[in-house]
Amino acid sequence: MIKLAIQKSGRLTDDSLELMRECGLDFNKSGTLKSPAFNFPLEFLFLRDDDIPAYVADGVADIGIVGENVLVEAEAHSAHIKTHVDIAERLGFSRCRLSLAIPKEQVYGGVQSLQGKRIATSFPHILQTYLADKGVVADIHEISGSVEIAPSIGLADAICDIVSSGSTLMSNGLKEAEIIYRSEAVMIQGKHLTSEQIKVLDDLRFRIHAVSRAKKTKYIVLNAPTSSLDRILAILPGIKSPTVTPLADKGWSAVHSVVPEDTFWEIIGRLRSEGAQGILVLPIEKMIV
Ligand code: PRT
Ligand code: ZN
Repeated sequence: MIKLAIQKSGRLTDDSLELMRECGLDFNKSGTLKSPAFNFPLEFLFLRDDDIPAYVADGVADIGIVGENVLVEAEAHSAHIKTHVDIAERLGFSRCRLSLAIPKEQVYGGVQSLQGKRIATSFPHILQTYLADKGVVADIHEISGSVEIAPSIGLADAICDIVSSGSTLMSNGLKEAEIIYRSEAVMIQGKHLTSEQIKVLDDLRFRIHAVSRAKKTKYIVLNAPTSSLDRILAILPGIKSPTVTPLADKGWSAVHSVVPEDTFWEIIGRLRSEGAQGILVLPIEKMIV
């Protein structure tokens, strides 16, 4: 049995639960603190995201899903967390950046221009480490929410906050000056896991890999003139080798293959220019190699 801590209610919650469902786990998310998976030796703990690294370090939870920014802040704050927690998997969702921002009418003169300035943030330890590395001493004000309003109410000269689209900064008259950290959701694990729990985690990670590989690929089926089959096969990367089936019409073959999402349109363009027709594109649910 392994205890997985996830955010009770926030930006990570839906994606974390969806990932676990895609990994085949069956469970109910009730309003309670705990909830078992019915078909996997795992129990969910629903917590505030900021508490998850410490709970994993202390063994209250065995694994957890948090923003990397929250993990790094907790590690910079506590040596105990730094030595008792590892990243098990990078999960690819909740991507964001932690950035310094200043009033938009100001000219940014580099990080050195923040010397002696007041900076409001919810991530004082990451900011402190960053500034110390640049030889900048600033007056860091830790505030837990609505950091973006600090300059307009005269509380700070600059802020350090999470940015995703940038619209919160813009609507508060601020501009992004410096990215100090890029973050995504990560699965963390404690150092205390028994060999039995490591086996459960390995099974879960195997499933996460199958899900994330599938999301990065598409299954395609196409008809190709047999005369250009060699050139078409050379375009297709496939898992091993594409499947080729002759069609009733002798001059044509059907080709099945898997293509990466990131080069998908480029590959489709090249296939079409070699005479591929009737191209079907299908999502892949799981991909086990
Ligand atoms: O209640 P609890 O403590 O559990 O939640 P929380 O309020 O501390 O965290 P939550 O749910 O807001 O965010 C959880 C995690 O999501 C963060 O730690 C990040 O890793 C990640 N994440 C991804 C974000 C964003 N994108 C994001 N855009 N967290 C916060 N924001 C906020 C940001 O603080 C700012 O106010 O959204 C605003 C900026 O968004 P844009 O799109 O306007 O730039
Ligand atoms: Zn939080």
